[in-house]
Amino acid sequence: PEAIGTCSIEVEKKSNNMKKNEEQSKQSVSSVINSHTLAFPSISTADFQFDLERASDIIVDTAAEFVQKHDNGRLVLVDLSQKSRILSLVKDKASKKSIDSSRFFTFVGDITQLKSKGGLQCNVIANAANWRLKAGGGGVNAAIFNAAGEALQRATKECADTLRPGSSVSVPLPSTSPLHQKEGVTHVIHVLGPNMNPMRPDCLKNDYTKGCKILHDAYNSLFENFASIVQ
Ligand code: AR6
Repeated sequence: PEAIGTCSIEVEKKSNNMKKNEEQSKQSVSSVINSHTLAFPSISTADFQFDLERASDIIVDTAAEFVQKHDNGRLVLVDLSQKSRILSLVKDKASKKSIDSSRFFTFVGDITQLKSKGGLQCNVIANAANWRLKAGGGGVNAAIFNAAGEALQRATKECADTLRPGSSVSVPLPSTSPLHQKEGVTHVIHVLGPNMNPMRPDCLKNDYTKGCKILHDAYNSLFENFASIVQ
């Protein structure tokens, strides 16, 4: 386990739905206080154009392994819309595999406002980053860097300059960051997934043999970095 305050890098290796969210978060507040929770977006499936069926299999498999291997820590897959296809695919597949739903579940909300808007306290959040670990761009990367302010950019630079596809870096978020103060986020784990978008660097040109391996490595690296924060 890494000491808290240091970076750790793992390389290569509102409707019915709102109601459900509310129930889930009430349950989480009452029964699992102080439990470490990782909120993560679906890596590579929007701007990086990775296939959703394959991605959902990989998310469910790697989350199941995490739950089996580690006694502590909850994993929450987050997306913005209740119509999110990746959320429904993952929900269905996770329930078919009978994964403990108190350890792994899905949640609709903005990953930068989970506590304030959704009532779900997550001390760790993951970012679908770019290889330069640069703020901006679009998607969840822009949202997280915007919400966390300059403190995250500085802290990230202290940990790593770049990221390889399939790897992640865990960055302690300074208490000066608004995301730390408002949402209780103490760590951001940047993850670089495989890219299938020809307009972005390192496009895999539809090679899903490589792509699936890289996405698998990316989630394993993310969950192991989370596990080292939990312990
Ligand atoms: N809260 C929760 N989920 C979100 C949020 C949010 N605020 N914003 C987006 N999502 P993407 P990628 C979901 O495109 O495919 C960036 O520009 C979104 O619906 O952010 O890995 C980086 O700089 C989707 O399910 O990540 C990279 O260059 C998921 O987050 C590139 O995009 C991931 O979508 C990475 O592309």
